[in-house]
Amino acid sequence: MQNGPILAGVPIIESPFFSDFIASHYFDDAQQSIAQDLNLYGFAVLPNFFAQIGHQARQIRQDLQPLFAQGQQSGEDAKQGVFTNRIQDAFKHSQTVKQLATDPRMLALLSKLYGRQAFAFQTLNFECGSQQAVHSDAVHFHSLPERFMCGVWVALEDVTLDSGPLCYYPGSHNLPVYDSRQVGFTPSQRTQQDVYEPLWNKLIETHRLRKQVFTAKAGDALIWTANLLHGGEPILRAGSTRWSQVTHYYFEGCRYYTPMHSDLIEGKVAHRDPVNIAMGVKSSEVPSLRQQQAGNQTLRGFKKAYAALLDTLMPFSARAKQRTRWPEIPLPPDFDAQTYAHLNPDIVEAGLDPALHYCRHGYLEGRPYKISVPIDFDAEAYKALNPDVIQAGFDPVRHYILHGHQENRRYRN
Ligand SMILES: O=C(O)CCC(=O)C(=O)O
Repeated sequence: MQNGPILAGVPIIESPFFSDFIASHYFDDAQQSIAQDLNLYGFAVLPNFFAQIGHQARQIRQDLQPLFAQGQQSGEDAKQGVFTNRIQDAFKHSQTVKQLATDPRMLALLSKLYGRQAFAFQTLNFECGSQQAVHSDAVHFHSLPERFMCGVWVALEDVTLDSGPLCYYPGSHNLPVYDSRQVGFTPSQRTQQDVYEPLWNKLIETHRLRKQVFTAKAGDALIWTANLLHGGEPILRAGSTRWSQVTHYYFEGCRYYTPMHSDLIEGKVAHRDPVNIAMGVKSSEVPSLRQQQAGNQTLRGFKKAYAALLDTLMPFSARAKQRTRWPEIPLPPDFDAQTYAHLNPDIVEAGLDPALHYCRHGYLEGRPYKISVPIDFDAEAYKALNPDVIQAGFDPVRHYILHGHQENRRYRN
């Protein structure tokens, strides 16, 4: 007898039964559009989620500018001697970084979307574009059960195309999470992300994934799921800044590890004991977290924050409806999903909904959704010349558009 959810060990937004959550009104309106974006595309833009960012951004700059000036590294970057133009775990130096990372509305939203209590465990602050190679976070920090990890990117200032914006590949979250043995090497503590990069580039090419960039406005946030391929675009304007903060979140009741350094076949797991930034303790030291069994999908402990979210989401919900940088157009009356899918096979391969894709992205990318029949197309002649079409019950115009023109069928006498 089944008590509770059948797939409690899968994040709600990545569940094969996601549509049941929509149908049962598990999400309110604002959450639903975010949840659907995460489910379909692996990311969701939250315009102006941090409406008060001006003050926080000024404070973060003030707190971190001296560290950037010293080229100071911290966290794992420092341990590994990796030079990056970011400051890891700046929440230790800046109360405002910590505040942003542990925003109760964000924690409540993520908890709702994933079905487990979220906690922030790492921050990354950028002064300018990261120019990072495209990657999936799932090789760096992952969970068992898998995919209970996400990143939230927040613009601390307006971002332009030439200042090295964040980029990502919608739909790439649906790819499997490949482990190092599958990629063909034996992992060790020294393994770096570059061993996976040829695989990711080839997956992008093979699945014809299309890159998008995020020209955010200050206060915008973007959530990405554990396996979404993302990175930083080149900086095209020397000296441009791109102040931003990434917070990585885990969810309670999982085991946490670094796949890149783990060899699961040999039972070598590079365990992580992530710090719960809000509480300032490692997750193993939080009794309520230790007690939680993997698979427990009850959202204990976040009810208060969730109530706060509902209050504050009201204005956000209204804003979300009038997205500015990702406007959604109405479906054109002559849109035909089958033709669109036929002309844009990468959308089908990525498992995306053609109509939703066209209204949000396709029209911006200038993707075709219809093929016109030639001006001298003669439907009667087409039927007479191609009797199999009629026998199969096709409309002549539709058949010509979908198949006939590719098959070089005759359409006039
Ligand atoms: O902000 C960026 O340019 C990329 C950040 C990123 O890739 C990450 O934090 O994993």
